[in-house]
Amino acid sequence: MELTAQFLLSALSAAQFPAPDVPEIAFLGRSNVGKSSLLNALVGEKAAKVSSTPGRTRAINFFNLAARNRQARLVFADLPGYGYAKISKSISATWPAFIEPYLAGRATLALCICLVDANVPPQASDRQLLEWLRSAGREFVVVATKVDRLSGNERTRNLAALKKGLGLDDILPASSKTRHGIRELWALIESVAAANRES
Ligand SMILES: Nc1nc2c(ncn2[C@@H]2O[C@H](COP(=O)(O)OP(=O)(O)OP(=O)(O)O)[C@@H](O)[C@H]2O)c(=O)[nH]1
Ligand SMILES: [Mg+2]
Repeated sequence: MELTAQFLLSALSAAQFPAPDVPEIAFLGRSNVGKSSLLNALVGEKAAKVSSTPGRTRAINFFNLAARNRQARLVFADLPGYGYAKISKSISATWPAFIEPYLAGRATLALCICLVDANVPPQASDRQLLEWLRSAGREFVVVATKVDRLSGNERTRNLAALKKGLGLDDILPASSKTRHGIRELWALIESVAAANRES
């Protein structure tokens, strides 16, 4: 089905979150990892702002995904990047205070898409986020971004290092530039969303 994205709102506190009506997919990752670009690649248009300065996005930006003239079927949530200062007891000192409550309590949050850069070795901040999601019982998938910058051999080696370093069975290679992995990611999003609508 053809879904188009419409910017819904930008939230700087829990009071501003949209009503929890349809399954929601959150995009998480360190600043500059490519969250907004991936979201745009998924929806095939420039819905989310791609930053030239990392760490700019401080809000959660919500997007409605709907078939033409229909009600929203899905919501995408583009989260602020983390990892620009030393990690505190929370996931990151640089993350606004409302992010952890969002991840812990958002009733309609169906899937966290956690982005890591395929060109960068495993990072403590990413490991910490994944541990936090595991202990919170949140469903997540890890996507390795910007694989267009790697040769075949480098890609294989880096993906293996990321899986090992982050304790993953699976990692999905993707590129917003070449659209590698986009179809697979859509299939996953649709199946998770369908399962959440039934429950
Ligand atoms: N080569 C390549 N560059 C990419 C890809 N995805 C994103 N980029 C570039 O990486 C930079 C950051 O991209 P964004 O999508 O703004 O990253 P972000 O994670 O949303 O950043 P913040 O919102 O600041 O946390 C931009 O210069 C993008 O053009 C990709 O798949 N391949
Ligand atoms: Mg962004």
